[in-house]
Amino acid sequence: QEAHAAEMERTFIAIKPDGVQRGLISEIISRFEQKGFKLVAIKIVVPSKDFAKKHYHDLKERPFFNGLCDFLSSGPVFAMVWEGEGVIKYGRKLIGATDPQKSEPGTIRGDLAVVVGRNIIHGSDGPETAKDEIGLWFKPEELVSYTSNAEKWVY
Ligand code: RTP
Repeated sequence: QEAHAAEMERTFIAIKPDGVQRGLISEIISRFEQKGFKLVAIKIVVPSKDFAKKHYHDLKERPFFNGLCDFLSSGPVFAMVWEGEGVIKYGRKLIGATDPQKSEPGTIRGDLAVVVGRNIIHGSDGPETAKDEIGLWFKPEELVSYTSNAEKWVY
C-alpha cells in the first residue's frame, strides 16, 4: 500500500532472437505479469552488432563474446522494462540459471530452453546494470509511469 511508482525498482528484460522466433513472447510476459510485476516499456528491435557489444560489454573478454553478439543481433529482440518490489532479483529467479540444463523446472529457462547459447532471455543482474541497460535500450520518455489496477491488491 505504501508502494509508489516513483520509488519502485525497475529491471531490463529482453527476449533474445531465439525466444522471439519460437513464439515465446506472450508466455514470458505472462509469467512476469502474473507474478504482479508491472510492464512499463516495450520495444521490438533488431540490434546492430555494435549495440549488442555495448549491451554485453562486461563479457568482452569471454571466448563466446563474439558469437553471443552475433546471435543477439541476428534477429528481433523483444526488450522490456518491468517494475515492482524486488523485481531485479526476483526477475532473475523467474528466468532461472544461465545454463538451462541447470535451471530449475518452473523457471523460464528450465521450462523452455535446453542449451546455454539459446537460453531465450536476458535479465539485468543488479541495480547498476539494470540502470545502465534500461538507459541503453530506452529513452526516458519511453518509460511509462502509471498506477495499474492490480497493484493496490498486489501491495
Ligand atoms: P543474461 O546476461 O543473458 O541474462 O545471462 P546471464 O547473466 O545468466 O549469463 P552471463 O554470464 O551474463 O552470460 C550472458 C549470456 O552469454 C551466453 N553464454 N554463452 N559458454 C557459453 O557458450 C556461454 N556462456 C554464457 C548466454 O546466452 C548467457 O545468457
